[in-house]
Amino acid sequence: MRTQIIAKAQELQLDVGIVHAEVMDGYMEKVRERIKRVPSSKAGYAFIRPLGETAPGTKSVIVVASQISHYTLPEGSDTHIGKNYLIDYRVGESVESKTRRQFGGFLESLRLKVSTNVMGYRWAAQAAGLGIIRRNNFFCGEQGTYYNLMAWAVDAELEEYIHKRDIPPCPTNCDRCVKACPTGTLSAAYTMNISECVSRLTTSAGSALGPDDPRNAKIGKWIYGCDACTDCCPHNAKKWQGGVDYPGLAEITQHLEPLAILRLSYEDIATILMPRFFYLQINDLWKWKVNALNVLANTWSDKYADAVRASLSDSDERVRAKAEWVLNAHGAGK
Ligand code: B12
Ligand code: SF4
Ligand code: SF4
Repeated sequence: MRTQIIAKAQELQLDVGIVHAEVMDGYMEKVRERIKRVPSSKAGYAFIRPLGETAPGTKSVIVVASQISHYTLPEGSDTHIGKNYLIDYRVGESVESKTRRQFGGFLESLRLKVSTNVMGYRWAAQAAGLGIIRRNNFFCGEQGTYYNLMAWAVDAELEEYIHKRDIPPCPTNCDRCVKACPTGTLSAAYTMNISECVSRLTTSAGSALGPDDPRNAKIGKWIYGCDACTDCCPHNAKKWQGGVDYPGLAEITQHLEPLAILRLSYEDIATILMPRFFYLQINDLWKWKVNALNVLANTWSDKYADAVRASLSDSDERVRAKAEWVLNAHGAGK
């Protein structure tokens, strides 16, 4: 069965590894360690449960690392939107999205009990030797950290399939990622605070970056996600090749900058942005506008004033409050 699985992955050009389920005990140990080092992250990580609870009966974990850096990034958009969200294999019809679905279907066709309810992809990928985990917590393969990972838990005891990749470790004194983190979330190597991470703050449902939030300025240009601690990494230098168009991305590029987002109706946000950037669902679409207003505040130019004034009559009071704050902060009030 192991041979069949590896052959199928190779046929689909998936870089796959296999580890025993017990390997993921080490991951849970790291989660506990994180909570101990950053107690305020406890609630944020409450959803992470041991594999024995999320996928009972798991004997092996099959992990796939797919690079994303061969895709062309829409000009300017990756300073506002995280790259793993622009190139997201969980949605859409890219080659990788399709081959992963096919691979999952293939595993099920082997009459295995298959579950995608797996946490700790980075840990599994490192254990499978596909790369290493860097101090910024990112999995790093031969293409730097620009990877999207995926894992399947299966109930068959498979012999492990471990690679040996020659990935240089972090230089001894490097702390660029820690310094680059705008909110101080990555406070030290292998330590971060889930609830203060810009990625979480900009994409989590329900919460708002309200007018007086002290983090507003620190969030800088980010609207959805954050790549500051990974873009700065010397191991990523010149690793983004681009050149291949990502399906459906060019069509929405014009809507991915803050002024354009502000001008979209909620119906348009639901049709254009929500299917791809799915963390913000129908009741949270106002957050796109609050985040976009924040970026306009942080990069202010008088030419934004009319669009921001128009937001004073937005249907959502959180957007109206943020717009008022932006205008007052820049002396452009009514
Ligand atoms: C929850 C989650 C989040 C949360 C919390 C992030 C976090 N770091 O915990 C939030 C919403 C903030 C988030 C944000 C992002 N995420 Co996220 N996230 C996840 C998820 C679901 C679980 C992460 C997790 O296990 N957290 C628990 C903590 C303890 O793990 P950790 O921080 O990764 O730390 C690891 C290392 O530090 C290591 N470790 C600890 N000590 C030591 C010591 C040594 C010596 C070593 C070697 C290792 C080591 O062990 C930990 C466990 O693996 C995974 C998908 C999955 N199912 O695994 C994606 C995942 C980690 N996210 C991913 C991405 C891309 C992002 C963003 C870049 C998205 C964006 N552009 O905004 C940001 C980056 C944030 C960051 N700096 O990690 C990718 C990472 C790809 C990669 N190359 O690493 C993943 C794997 C999703 C995927 N499908 O590919 N994410
Ligand atoms: S993703 Fe951004 S906010 Fe989160 S740890 Fe990295 S640099 Fe800090
Ligand atoms: S910036 Fe430096 S310390 Fe941080 S992950 Fe990259 S090499 Fe490691």
